Amino acid sequence: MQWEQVRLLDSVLEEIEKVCTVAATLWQRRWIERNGGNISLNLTAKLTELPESYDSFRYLPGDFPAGAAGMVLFVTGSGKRLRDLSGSVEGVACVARIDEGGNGCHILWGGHNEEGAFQPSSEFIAHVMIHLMKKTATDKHRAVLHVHPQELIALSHHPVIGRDERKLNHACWSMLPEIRLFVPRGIGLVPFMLPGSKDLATATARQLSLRDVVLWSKHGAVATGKDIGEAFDYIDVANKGAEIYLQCLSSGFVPEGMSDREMNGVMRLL
Ligand code: 2HA
Ligand code: ZN
Repeated sequence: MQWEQVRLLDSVLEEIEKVCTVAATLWQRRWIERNGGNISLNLTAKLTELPESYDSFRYLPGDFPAGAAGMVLFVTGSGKRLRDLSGSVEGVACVARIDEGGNGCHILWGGHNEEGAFQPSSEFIAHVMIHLMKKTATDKHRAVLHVHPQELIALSHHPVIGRDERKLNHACWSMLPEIRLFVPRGIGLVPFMLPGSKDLATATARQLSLRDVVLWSKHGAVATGKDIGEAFDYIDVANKGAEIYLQCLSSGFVPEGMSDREMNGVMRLL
């Protein structure tokens, strides 16, 4: 069966191109080993010319929150290598529209798969719930990024810092002024939960309404941004704090860190 595909506006293709460029950096960082990580963009406001009928588009059943009906998302595919995005974006990702009842989605673009049926990311439910929360947030973020940054993950294994959100933020923020400045709402800590689960999705969306980055304990990080570059920046800067903290520990000393007074002074630069 040859399923129909929509044509994407140049402005949408440009957003997708940014995703491909960032994916190359994620691969160099070793944050997306094998099929690790996933990315989505909320295109609902950008896809203005939608087909009258979806009958000739591939349909995938799913269980989506009622509020997500009609949402149009670019999302990477389950089991796909994000490092392949720039070479074959239509094979690695798709544009999906959630149907009126929230019982599934139509694949409007991409999702080509020679070996079998393409499925959106195993973390699709988390992406949908984050986009739902961001729809009403003041920042209007439309990009969601999940990756496996080794230093933040390593810190989540720390027997004290990995269990205490306040200590985790203090450790990262106090390493360098820019971390306090550019991750101002800090890192939210979510205890280990089954990847792809609804519980993980709910906890993540709740935390991302308060924080710039969410650290999934012993798994990875999630951030949002107005575009994919901004989402990457939040995780990159937060991870730098974790990297310096761990570098100090591996040099044999516990880092002193900036004092609270010094950090408060830094915040006045904003
Ligand atoms: O494979 O990273 O969390 C994608 C993931 C699952
Ligand atoms: Zn993951």
